[in-house]
Amino acid sequence: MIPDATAAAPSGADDRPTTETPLVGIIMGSKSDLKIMTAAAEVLRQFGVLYEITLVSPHRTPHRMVEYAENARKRGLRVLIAGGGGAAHLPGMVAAFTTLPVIGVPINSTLSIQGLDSILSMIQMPAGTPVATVGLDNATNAAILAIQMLAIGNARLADALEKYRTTLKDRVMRTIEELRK
Ligand code: RP5
Repeated sequence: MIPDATAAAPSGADDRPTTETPLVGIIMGSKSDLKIMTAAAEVLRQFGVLYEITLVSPHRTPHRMVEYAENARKRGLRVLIAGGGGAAHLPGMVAAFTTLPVIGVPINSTLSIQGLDSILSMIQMPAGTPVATVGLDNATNAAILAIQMLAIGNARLADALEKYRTTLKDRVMRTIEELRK
């Protein structure tokens, strides 16, 4: 089920209060994007960052898109992660209606051209209205980048990112050890 835009993230195994305001808004153009975008939600959950996740279609619900973007900052959100495939206008248009940082996730929804349309829709923004675009289908990196932005003023998150990097390094080191055997 996709919660309403005002719903906070469900609490997982951790002890976060559920009444806090979400800091990250994860939005996408279609239900078909959800299988990719849930990875961002999972990473944020693991880092204990409150988020919300919902559909905001630039083509099918354009007024909702404007309202969401215009109200995002005053609702307490700090970073937006916007996913879309095909003519992926959501990140760019949302960026036009908010001064919050917008991270774009190009989604490979049009298999015939393998997501190139989505990538190009996001990266060629005019000067002054950037979309921080991650790799194709890489909602994980979108979440990590959002956490890095939040960690600028948050020692707990900065520490958690250091630990995360250590786990990445340890994984490589384990493989190196296995290859030596
Ligand atoms: C975009 O069109 C969405 O982000 C989605 O990736 C793509 C296809 O949408 P559906 O036709 O599957 O709803 O707006």
